[in-house]
Amino acid sequence: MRTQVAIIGAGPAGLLLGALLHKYGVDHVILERQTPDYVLGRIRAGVLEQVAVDLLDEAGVGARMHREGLPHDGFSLAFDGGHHRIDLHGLTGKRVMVYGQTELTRDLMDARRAAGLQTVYSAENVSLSGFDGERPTVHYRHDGQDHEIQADFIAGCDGFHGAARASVPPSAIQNYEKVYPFGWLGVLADVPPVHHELIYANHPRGFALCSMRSKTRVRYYVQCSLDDHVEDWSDERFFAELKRRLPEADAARLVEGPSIEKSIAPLRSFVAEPMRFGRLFLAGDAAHIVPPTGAKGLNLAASDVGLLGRALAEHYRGSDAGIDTYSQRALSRVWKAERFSWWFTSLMHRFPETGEFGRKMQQAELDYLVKSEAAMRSMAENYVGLSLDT
Ligand code: RFL
Ligand code: PHB
Repeated sequence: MRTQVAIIGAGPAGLLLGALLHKYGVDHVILERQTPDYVLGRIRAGVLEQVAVDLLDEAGVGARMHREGLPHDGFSLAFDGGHHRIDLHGLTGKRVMVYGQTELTRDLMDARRAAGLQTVYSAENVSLSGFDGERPTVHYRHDGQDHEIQADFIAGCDGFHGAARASVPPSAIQNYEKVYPFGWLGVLADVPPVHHELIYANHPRGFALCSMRSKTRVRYYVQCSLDDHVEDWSDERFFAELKRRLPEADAARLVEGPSIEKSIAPLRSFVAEPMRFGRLFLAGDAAHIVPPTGAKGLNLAASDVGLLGRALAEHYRGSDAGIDTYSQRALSRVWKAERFSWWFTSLMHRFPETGEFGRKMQQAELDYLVKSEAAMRSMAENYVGLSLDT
């Protein structure tokens, strides 16, 4: 098979890149290791920046998000028994959109099917060759047969554990990594949210987050130990722990319900540089990971493919300026989101190794933050997302 761009991975990065390339008239194929149901079963992100919303609109897949998504003008920081609102809209003129990654993925899949675009699911043994020369090729096995795709370019959108970054010679890539000494235990439940905006809580027992997917579905998290097992966390234990970490008024209002999903995610900061190797480009979690505290992972995946999609379209119109600067422009934005996510994580979690001094530093910084308009504006500016070219 021959195509212009072979995309590996049908997560949000691969699917959105496919939708943008289709708009720009660039031929492509997506290869995905899992089945569509498996991809839709992963419960992940919930908050979209304006840049991501704009890209979904540009790709022509934003209609349901605008109908069913919840625009949020602010969020709360809870600590010392109190609530402090960060007025995103008042401080920046921008807002964020609460819309689940599952729904966004479903919209992209449906649009793809309706446009008759090719996605090969359950593709096994995906491997890459020739991307350092003129003949990039993707090899894979499907339905018991070996196949090959010859392409002008390969887009590695296959997540942190994918094949694309792993095929780059170690001498050509530099990795930066920080692993955090805790995880997030997340629960999805069909009950009304405790508050109409998100609550990020710093508590001596650890971080907690009250998020939502809709007016009738919540996504709640508590910081947990990396040694914890989901089976040891009954719904009762989870809600009891969550309520202990929230201000009393919130805890009293919180409605409990049976979990429909429960999982533990480790927290990591990771960046691989560069994001281009000849005719292979990395995008999204394949190139970088952030801890979820700033809600940046999915948004970075979207901004990467926004830059990459335009760069590839420009190439076919005769200019390589976009593909030649892709890595540098994407990384400039990635590092700023890495910094924000690391900072917000450091501010809100219990770090076993920093002791009482670390806790005093967090208290002083939180107190300063909510009394300083400059500090709140800086936080708000980063939370709603920096512009595509920063
Ligand atoms: P994905 O979603 O991992 O998709 C990669 C796809 O590639 C496939 N794949 C392969 N296909 C073919 N061959 C191979 N060898 C392959 N290896 C892998 C995989 O099956 C998969 O379908 O990466 P992508 O597209 O870059 O998207 C990234 C986002 O999914 C991720 O950054 C976010 O979910 C992170 N994240 C959040 N991001 C936000 O912007 N806002 C949030 O509120 C937010 N909350 C979260 C999060 C991530 C979390 N977890 C579980 C890590 C909350 C959590 C708990
Ligand atoms: C979520 O809804 O899953 C979510 C929201 C905000 C975050 C992280 C995760 O910072």
